[in-house]
Amino acid sequence: MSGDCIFCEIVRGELPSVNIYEDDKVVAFLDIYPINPGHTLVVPKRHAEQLDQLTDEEAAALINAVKKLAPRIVKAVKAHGYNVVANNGKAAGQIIFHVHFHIVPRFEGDNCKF
Ligand code: DGP
Repeated sequence: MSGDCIFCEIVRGELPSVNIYEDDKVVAFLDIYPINPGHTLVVPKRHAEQLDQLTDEEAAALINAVKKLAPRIVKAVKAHGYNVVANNGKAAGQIIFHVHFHIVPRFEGDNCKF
């Protein structure tokens, strides 16, 4: 856990969030600035800045949660597909330095830039 990390605060329940999933290693919650309805962030509970800093076990838990959640989110918002994206490093567009996967539901013709 990191004291000044927003996502650690969400993991600890200290910052309001709309959580849609939790297990012993992972939390998933709705993005505060959604690109499309249902835009979800999936984060490890342990603080790590980037994907390569996770243990194999944590990385597996994270991608398994993404795999499980993505079709459920697509169904819930009646989307037609989804993007899974992880920005790693400032140059790659990472703003919050607690590793996370975005699940972005996509709709035919939504012209979403992601
Ligand atoms: P990235 O560029 O990959 O680091 O994206 C960070 C995402 O985090 C961005 O889509 C907005 C989202 N975000 C930032 N602050 C908060 C917050 O306090 N709560 C929630 N739910 N999402 C946040």
